[in-house]
Amino acid sequence: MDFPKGLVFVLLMILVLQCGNGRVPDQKKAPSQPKEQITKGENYCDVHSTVCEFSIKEGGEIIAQGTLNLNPKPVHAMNPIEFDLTLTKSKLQNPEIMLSLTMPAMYMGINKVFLKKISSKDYKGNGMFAECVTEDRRWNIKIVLRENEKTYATDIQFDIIQ
Ligand SMILES: [Cu+2]
Repeated sequence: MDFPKGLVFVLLMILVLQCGNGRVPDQKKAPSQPKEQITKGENYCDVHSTVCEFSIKEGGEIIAQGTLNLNPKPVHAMNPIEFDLTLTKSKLQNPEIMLSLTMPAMYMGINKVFLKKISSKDYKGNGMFAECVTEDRRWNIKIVLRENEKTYATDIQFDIIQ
């Protein structure tokens, strides 16, 4: 009777894997990835290379949808940033729009950018991200629309370059 080929294969694989384990023990416990690479979250947007899309819903209904673009790219701390927001869809007539810039992990002071309406759909504003003294690079941009004393908001998160 032939020696089962499947068994030979399995034995070979065990050998290969064991050799591999012996040779590359360091890669097994690879250096831990930076925190931002592990948890990007659903609101994460790569502001350095893309225009971010956002959607504000209330009770399943879309209140407003649009894009937010930060320039210049890539986005650095302590650099004047222009924020361009476009509403591609909106149930609001003439909302005031404000951006609140915070770091989720710590208090970085109050940093708000009030956007100016420059056309029926386009808003523009200028601001700056402060330099962080810790290793943390995660920022949150809260997009706040306000109309008739009601506010509607959503968040965009990204990791700044410092
Ligand atoms: Cu900070």
